[in-house]
Amino acid sequence: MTAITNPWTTRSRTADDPVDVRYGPLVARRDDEGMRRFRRYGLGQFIHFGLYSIPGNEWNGVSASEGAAAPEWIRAWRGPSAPEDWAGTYDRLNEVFDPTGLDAGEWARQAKRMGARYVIFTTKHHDGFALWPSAHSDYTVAQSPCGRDLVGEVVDAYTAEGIDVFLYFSVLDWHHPGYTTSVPADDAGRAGWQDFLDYTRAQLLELLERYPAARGLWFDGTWDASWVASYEFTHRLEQELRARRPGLIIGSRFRNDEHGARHFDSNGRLLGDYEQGWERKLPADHAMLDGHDWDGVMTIGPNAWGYMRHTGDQYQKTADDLIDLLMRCRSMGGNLVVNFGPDGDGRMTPYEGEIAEQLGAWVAANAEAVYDGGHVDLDPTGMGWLTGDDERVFLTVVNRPVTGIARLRVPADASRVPVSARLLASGQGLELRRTDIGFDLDAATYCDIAIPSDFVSTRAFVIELTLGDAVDPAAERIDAYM
Ligand code: FHN
Repeated sequence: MTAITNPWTTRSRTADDPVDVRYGPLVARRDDEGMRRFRRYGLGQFIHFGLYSIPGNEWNGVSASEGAAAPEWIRAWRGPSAPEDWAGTYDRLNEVFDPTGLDAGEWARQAKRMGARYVIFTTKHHDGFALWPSAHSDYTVAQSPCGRDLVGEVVDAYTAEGIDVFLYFSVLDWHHPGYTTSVPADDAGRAGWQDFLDYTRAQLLELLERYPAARGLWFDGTWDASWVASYEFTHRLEQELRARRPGLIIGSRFRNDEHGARHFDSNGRLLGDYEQGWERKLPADHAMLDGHDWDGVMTIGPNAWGYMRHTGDQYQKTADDLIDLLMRCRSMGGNLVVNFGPDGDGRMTPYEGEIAEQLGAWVAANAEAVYDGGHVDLDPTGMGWLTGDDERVFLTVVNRPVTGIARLRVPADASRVPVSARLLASGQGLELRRTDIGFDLDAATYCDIAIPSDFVSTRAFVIELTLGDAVDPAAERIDAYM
């Protein structure tokens, strides 16, 4: 029996000795229009916005960084730095929640300029506060001075910009009295949990009913033993959600099998339409994905999804970091989703706003490499990331070689090889030649692209290689000149 474990996504499977699984996948790999769009999203935006955006990781000038996991977790602030009756204070933030600066149209236009093709918006985070006037809860925008349907505003504004919307929904709920982390052990606990399951189902159906334009549900907070033990319920509910909205996209974080295996069932089969475990981490290589669709969600700071008033000395990713991560994801066929945490008034922070513009300028100049290119079967290169299709290969150069030569290793038996090269952003042609570097018994040939010494780049740049039929390398070697 071979146990294969992926430490990133709790994936574990037994290859030779299948386990009996009744609550496994409900869908096989999809190739409908929705999933084809998903594969070409390239770049997404995550928005974490809610009551936690008001404190922004501090209260009365005291930082929660010593007592809470992340700004959006501030309700769980513990330890000596936590204010007295903090949870009670937090729970009443709905009484002052009124983000008058929130202009979903402005967010959507900024996301469009950034090049995002989908947005994931927090309809309800762990605190249980719903950003739509849910009929199934008394803890929503309707019970706040805001009174607006923020989910509806976001869905409409992003849809109008041609950006697909995925609704983030936390199952874990600190507000619902029936919620429990462990499996309920007595009748009262079981009745409360059943109430909670009914409420969860009702809210999800309500979201689908209210927002027909939403393309997917992005689940979170599904790790507690209580939810894991509710596999019959979640299996039924996934069927119901898919029946209500044909084409709906649901990632692998929603449910588990009867043995508690999450993301992948006990036989290693994906539990959803795409792999949804890549959070603040990325696959080591393309092979470990086994051909599954996936996205990677990423914070700009170290681990802050919600707004942080003071980021202090915490490293904030730069546009260069994000370009690197974006193309790394694309080289493995995935999407990068960059998180934004607007402030309590609903405004994007200046730093994140600037990042969006800088990233957007790069994406616009190199759009074909970002959106059109998927994984290509060439050796990875330390210079950067390879994307492409049958006709082209894009090399995103992050580490510019001091030799002035970008060298790619191409299998000697490849039928299609690079025949011309140019800088994607400007169209400037580049010299390309096949080079015999003299390695004995080498199963590869080498394709050298000259990067002009007077070409100045302050960011990563993309070399586009056009593929053509391979010709006899010996004949080509005679002509090689540079
Ligand atoms: O606990 C949350 C966290 O606050 C944030 O929402 C991220 C986003 O993917 N998800 C959870 C942790 O996995």
